[in-house]
Amino acid sequence: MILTGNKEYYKGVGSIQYEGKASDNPFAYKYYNPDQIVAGKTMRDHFKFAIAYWHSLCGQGGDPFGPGTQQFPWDASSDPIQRAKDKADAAFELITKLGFDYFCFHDVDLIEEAPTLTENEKRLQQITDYIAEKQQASGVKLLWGTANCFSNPVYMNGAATNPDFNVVARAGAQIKMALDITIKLGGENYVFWGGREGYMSLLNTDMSRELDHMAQLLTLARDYARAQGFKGNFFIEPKPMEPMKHQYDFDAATAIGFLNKYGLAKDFKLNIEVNHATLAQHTFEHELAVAADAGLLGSIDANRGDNQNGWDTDQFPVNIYEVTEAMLVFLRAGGLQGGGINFDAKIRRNSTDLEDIFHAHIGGADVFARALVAADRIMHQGGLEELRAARYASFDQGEGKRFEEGKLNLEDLTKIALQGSTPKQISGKQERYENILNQYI
Ligand code: XLS
Ligand code: NI
Ligand code: NI
Repeated sequence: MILTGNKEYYKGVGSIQYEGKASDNPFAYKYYNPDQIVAGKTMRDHFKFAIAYWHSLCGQGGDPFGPGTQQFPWDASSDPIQRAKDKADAAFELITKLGFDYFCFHDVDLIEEAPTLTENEKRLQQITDYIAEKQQASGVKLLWGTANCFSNPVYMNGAATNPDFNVVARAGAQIKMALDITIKLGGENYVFWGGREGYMSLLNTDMSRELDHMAQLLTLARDYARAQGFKGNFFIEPKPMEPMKHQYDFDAATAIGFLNKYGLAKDFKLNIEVNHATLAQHTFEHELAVAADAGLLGSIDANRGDNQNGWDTDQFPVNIYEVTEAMLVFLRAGGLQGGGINFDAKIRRNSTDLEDIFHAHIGGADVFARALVAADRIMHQGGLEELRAARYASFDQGEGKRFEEGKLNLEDLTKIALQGSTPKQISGKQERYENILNQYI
């Protein structure tokens, strides 16, 4: 069901339906068929697609070299409350026309931040009352909420890691309010992305103390939310840099080490973003695998970077090969723990038609759908799993098995090596694996 407000914003675009790959309709899904079962689950349930409020409803295309290029009709009113309501109308029209079930937000995306925290809390109450009604009417759910503790200049030296306790306290207040509204809107998860939690120079930074403070604030946030009855997951979203020179949640492995060190791994999982992975000199597939192997693959922020530069360009995903590799990890892990696929992506600065946001999401949903089907076939018909398992067959019985079980010591290994013959050369056969991927894509 399409949900519009008093005014329809995306005129001329109706409900986006699955029409199959033979369709030439630019406003139809070619691969994303929400009710199609793949690996025992509908596509809708595998993905839990979400729109990102900040990029799709707020970001107007500004960059360090020029202002925004997109004029949003929902930004017209001079009253901040009315503006926020109009934006919510547009958001729900977009979500329901796409046939998505979820959205994600930062507190400041929903409504412009007020000059004081007290005033801000009132504003958040008002707009979330309004959004709750729209959720009720449409069935649209909140995948996750978060606090933007990086845009406001007060956070220029960090939020939880700020050397000034007064700023840490302010961040705590903002996070509490963001938790309150996330819980109020039935949020299934809550995200921490530490954009300013890091440093520009180690000369003025006590890294160890800052990390302790970050863990302390996360602990307080967890304890508060649990006391309010929040049952969902907390997600850490790793990113190596930008805006800071170095960010403490550098990559999945770093974030996992941090969660383990501070005893947070039971409540926290990871939200893996494609372009953050590539910024950290990893592949998307690598970051997913690191999270999944630790049992901490929580959610995905879907987008892509650009091969010619290292920025966080946040483009919509289109790379079928990259997403198929990712879907292999996704299926092996049994999907995501509590999260979904949030399109944390933005259209280009010169994509200035209101309808362009539909093309972007249709393309993103289709590439995930196509990749999921391909990955499922690669695993079940392509023989990739068997080939991979066979590489490790020497650990399935005999001494190899005893090694895995921790039953051999270094002297035992030495004895086995001295008694046995020189190991045979065994090919890794990478090209054969690559061909299987290509065959099923
Ligand atoms: C920025 C992050 C941000 C988080 C939420 O690079 O991706 O958008 O997802 O704060
Ligand atoms: Ni990002
Ligand atoms: Ni993100």
